[in-house]
Amino acid sequence: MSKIVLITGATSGFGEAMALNYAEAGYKTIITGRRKDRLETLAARLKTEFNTISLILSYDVQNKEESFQAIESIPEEWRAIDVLINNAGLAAGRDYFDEASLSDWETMIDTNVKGLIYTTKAVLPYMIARQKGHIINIGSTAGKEVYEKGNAYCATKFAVNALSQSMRIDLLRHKIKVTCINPGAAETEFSLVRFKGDAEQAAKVYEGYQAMTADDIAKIALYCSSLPSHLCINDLVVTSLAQANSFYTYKGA
Ligand code: NDP
Ligand code: 8X3
Repeated sequence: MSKIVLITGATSGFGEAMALNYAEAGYKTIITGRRKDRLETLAARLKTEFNTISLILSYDVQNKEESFQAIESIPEEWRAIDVLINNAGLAAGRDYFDEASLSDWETMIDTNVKGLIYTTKAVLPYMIARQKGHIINIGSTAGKEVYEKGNAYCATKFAVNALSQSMRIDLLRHKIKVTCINPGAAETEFSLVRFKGDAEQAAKVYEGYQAMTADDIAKIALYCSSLPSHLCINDLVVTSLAQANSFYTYKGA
């Protein structure tokens, strides 16, 4: 029987690449995000390229009611979720603490922290019933070291790290694995979203070195979920060869 993966934020970047990689590995995919048209295009692609079926759940992870309704609407035959990937997230703005927009901060907290909590709490009963499951949270190097103008984004990713540690402890008794993957810079729509559509500013983030790709992160997630049942990668930090951590990226002499 095919395994089932639920991926939040599958409309672009890491999430879309994860859907492609997990489908190729034979998983059935539950793909989520707000942009339903993109989910439909992705589902069609997964069917054509890998002959796998997908379930589309279009909802906003910031909305508590919507999140629970969406997860509770999952048909019986899709509820045996083997892997939940809490990937949906964003940075909004990159400004000094005193100048940054409170509404940007609220969006990041509501999406990256509260959104992750809602979806996890909604999915957990399905995993607990089976005493089995794997939760993969997408943190960041920004959740390991705080950088200038990173303020609230870094705080949300520190929270993802803390929640991952806490879930790992509290879910031990249900035999649920918890992995936190913390990537450095990877070229996706992330910077375009962060800089509110300013393509030039976004492109500068990846200039002068080879950043990671979404496919790199998807393959790492798939590897983490491919380990024998008695093994769990708890915490993983991954960067491109050019990047040491949040502060040091080598762009040539
Ligand atoms: P993208 O912008 O390419 O993808 C973000 C995804 O999150 C989209 O599918 C988007 O879907 C979804 N999303 C955002 N807000 C919501 C929401 N309110 N409700 C539902 N879905 C939402 O960025 P990445 O793929 O790069 O980012 C994925 C994760 O990886 C994020 O958590 C990010 O913080 C993290 N990360 C990214 C790094 C990078 O350098 N790219 C490095 C480290 C971590 P839609 O807009 O359709 O709702
Ligand atoms: C995204 C990586 O360096 O832009 O989490 O904060 S960074």
